[in-house]
Amino acid sequence: MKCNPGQSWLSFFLILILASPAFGQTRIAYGDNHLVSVPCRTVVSFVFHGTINDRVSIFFTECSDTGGVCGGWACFCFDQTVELRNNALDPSSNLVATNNSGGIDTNDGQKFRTRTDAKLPNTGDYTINVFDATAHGNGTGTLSLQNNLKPGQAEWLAGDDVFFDIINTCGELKTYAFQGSGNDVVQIKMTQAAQSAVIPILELYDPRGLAIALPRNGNITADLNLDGNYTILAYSAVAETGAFAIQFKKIQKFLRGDANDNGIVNIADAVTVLSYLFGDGARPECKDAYDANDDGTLNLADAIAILSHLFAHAGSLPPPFDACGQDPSNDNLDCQKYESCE
Ligand SMILES: [Ca+2]
Ligand SMILES: [Ca+2]
Ligand SMILES: [Ca+2]
Ligand SMILES: [Ca+2]
Repeated sequence: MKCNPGQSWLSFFLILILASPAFGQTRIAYGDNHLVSVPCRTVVSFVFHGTINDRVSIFFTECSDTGGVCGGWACFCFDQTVELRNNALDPSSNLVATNNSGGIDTNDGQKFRTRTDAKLPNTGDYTINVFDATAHGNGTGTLSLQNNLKPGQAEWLAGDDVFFDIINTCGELKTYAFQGSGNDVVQIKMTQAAQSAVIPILELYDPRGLAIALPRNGNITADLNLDGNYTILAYSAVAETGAFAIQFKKIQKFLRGDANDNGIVNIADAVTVLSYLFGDGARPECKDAYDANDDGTLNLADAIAILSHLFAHAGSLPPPFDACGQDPSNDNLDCQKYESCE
């Protein structure tokens, strides 16, 4: 829990003086989660190897606050601080980042999570220090390290995957990745399983390691702009554990009314719709393109909508019409395949 005794600078120097070397430095890697105990007036250190330009996210999720036992001060004041230091530089000038995204997810009033984000300035070893800034409290938490540019220990998702997973320990971060193209619209859903306490949160990073969706919940729909590998971080709001599912879906873009999938809307599309409805036309691979009036059903009115647009100056069809896009209105028609927008 965050508390503010107004003596953080004094405490900071106290910690530097009192830091115990007994805990040594644990070597970790991208994708690791470590449940750690942070005793009174002790700096717990981790070391990892990073590559220049890695986009690092370090989460520290509080799992227990033992209280103000260190200073005899009656408070719950495990005021967790995480520092990222560059081992290539002198300790006086090697601080890369510290708790720079603040405390988040304070939903139970006691526990919270900090995160520290950084783009690494060089290739080499880095140290992560975890300590209590007040020098009064102690507690436990999970340190999670990930590189959003090239994630470690990620599960790869493709197509219409549903992936079942478990957050086993408080604060555990799960990572997924997928290969995307600049034409894709992707939908990612993280849902709590029955009996599970997990409160889903997803994050999505593009092939440069930059965040493109941080919704603070388990739902992301993103229109991608780059080809390459994308990273998904999944976790629970604070300390909850349990099972969850990740659903991953690429949504096919299309043009409204272009039933024969040649990239333009003309009389041949009205013929295609009519032959599906009344003739022996093929089953539509992109029903949303056939649904020219976007009412969620395929019938004669769709052929009439195309003809009215072409010959009766009825104006544009509903979007996506001027450019490839996804269906903006939810319905039971899907679009499995539409080659003109790939
Ligand atoms: Ca067409
Ligand atoms: Ca329709
Ligand atoms: Ca629709
Ligand atoms: Ca649809």
